[in-house]
Amino acid sequence: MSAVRGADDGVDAVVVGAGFAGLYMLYKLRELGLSARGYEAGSGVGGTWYWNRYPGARCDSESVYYSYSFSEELQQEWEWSERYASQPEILHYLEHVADRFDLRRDIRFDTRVVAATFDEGGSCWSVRTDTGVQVRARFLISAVGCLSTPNVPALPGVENFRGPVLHTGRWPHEPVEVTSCRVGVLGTGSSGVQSIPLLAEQAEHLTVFQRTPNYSVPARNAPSDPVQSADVKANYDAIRERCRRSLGGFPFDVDPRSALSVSPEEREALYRGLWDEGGMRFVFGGFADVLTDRTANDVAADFVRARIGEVVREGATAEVLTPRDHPFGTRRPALDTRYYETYNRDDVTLVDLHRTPVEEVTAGGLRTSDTEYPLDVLVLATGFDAMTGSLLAMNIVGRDGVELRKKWSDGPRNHLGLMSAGFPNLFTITGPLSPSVFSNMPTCIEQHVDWIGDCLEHLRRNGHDLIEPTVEAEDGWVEHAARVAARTLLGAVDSWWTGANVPGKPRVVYPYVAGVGTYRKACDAAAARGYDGFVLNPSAPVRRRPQGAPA
Ligand code: N01
Repeated sequence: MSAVRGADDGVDAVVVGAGFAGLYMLYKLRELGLSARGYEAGSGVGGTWYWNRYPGARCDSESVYYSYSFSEELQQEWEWSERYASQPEILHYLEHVADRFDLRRDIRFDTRVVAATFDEGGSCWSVRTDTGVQVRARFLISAVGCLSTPNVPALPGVENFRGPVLHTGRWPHEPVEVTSCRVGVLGTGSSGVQSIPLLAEQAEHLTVFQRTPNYSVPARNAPSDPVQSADVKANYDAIRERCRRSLGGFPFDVDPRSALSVSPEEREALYRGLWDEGGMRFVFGGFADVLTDRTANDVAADFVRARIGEVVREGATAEVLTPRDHPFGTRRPALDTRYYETYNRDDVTLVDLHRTPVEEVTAGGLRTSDTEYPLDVLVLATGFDAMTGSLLAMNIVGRDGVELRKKWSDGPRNHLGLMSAGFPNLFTITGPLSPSVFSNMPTCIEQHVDWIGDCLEHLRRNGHDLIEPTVEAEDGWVEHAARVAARTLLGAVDSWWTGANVPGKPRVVYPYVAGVGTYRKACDAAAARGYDGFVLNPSAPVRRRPQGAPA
């Protein structure tokens, strides 16, 4: 691999983002002896865990699994204080990783990549930042995260609101004092479900504006048990390996049976056990056909609905909170601590936006079709332009001046969720059509970084400068991912997984949903066959073969 020709300030690789993915990618590049520059829009490392500082922000994966495995010393020395780490603790962990491996010296903070253009003559990427820096790099590696561009709905009149309007994904760094405030929360996805119980405790009055009720499962958070932690550490190799081969990136899997093949008593007992364990064990540990068969799904959905009815004392409120319009698990279920219990408080009001939609934000509150609710603070827990928002915002232009945004105007097109034809040497860590958000993220991040690292090493060993998928391989992967998704109940449901939460966004199932283990096999097989589906050092642009032409 030769150095970038004619670069003023050239590096081998630019890595965009300094969260879980970016940090490990920088570590890997250094291990390979490649020069790298990281660009990060935030003032510090952490990515998601840097930005999402809202009350109650906490990981939905158990910390012992939601962590790096690449360093044995790191995983042995780090102690998590709770079953699910809070945002400050995960941020502290990532800061520790950055310091322990001396990664900050390669990162430029407060710097956003605003343009990246492939230079065919120089066979490299020309990357521009909002600080006016222009850098050339052989490889461009996106580690921008899947949930980093806030989705801010166009609420009529919001500019007239007298108090602060806070998006959960851009929460202020200084504490937000709400003790004598009337707080409104718009949105009941994971961010809403996590913040609502805490805001209810702090605020004078909390009004929750709910459009779609979500299924929420008790997290059952608790202080870490030192005996269990020691046991995990003693068995980390086997546990991590199980995560890598699993469906969801956790060391447990679905029950292989159909929910409909066992008696109602047995079904109830299985779900009761998983419910008591809490968290992702309920989400990923149920029957195999929960996401593929509506009747089987009803078993899980009815189980959760019954729990809501048991907790929420007021029947009408319980009914508004009960999801009936989508199957369980077809929108990302939330994990909670005393979420449904919060609605038993006298100082919490639930507004059903399906019945009474938002009409406008006023100077002093939010008006629905039947009432104006007085508010001092408005919290938008309205989610993200997921999976492609931050990637496309970089204005990436590949061969022949083709914009990635245009190429993907009907949905993402790539091979293995990793690379897109016409965009040589651009890698997308946890990009669309890879398992990413449909799994425990660090498991998939490490798999992608390792795959990219092996690929770069392969290029170097074999004297190649460029790699790019063939159009045929890409078409095959896009079709395959869609076929897998079509076997599930996911595609028919409006969610951020299907892009339905952002007006005008193409409607596809964005994550690859065949499972982490299956996906890993496909990536490994391509690499083992000499990067099957990719062209190394394409001397000319990789173009679509005319129909019927020989392969
Ligand atoms: O966002 P969401 P999120 N008027 O898109 C509502 C991850 N995460 O930030 O469904 C009224 O899920 C919208 O209503 P509807 C996790 O993967 C992880 O909560 O469109 N309401 C919905 O209720 C999660 O899934 C963790 O009808 C409007 C809500 O806003 C993902 O991030 C913690 C509206 C958005 O829910 C996103 O979760 C938090 C409008 N105009 C998040 N627009 C952890 O692991 C939107 N809504 C810790």
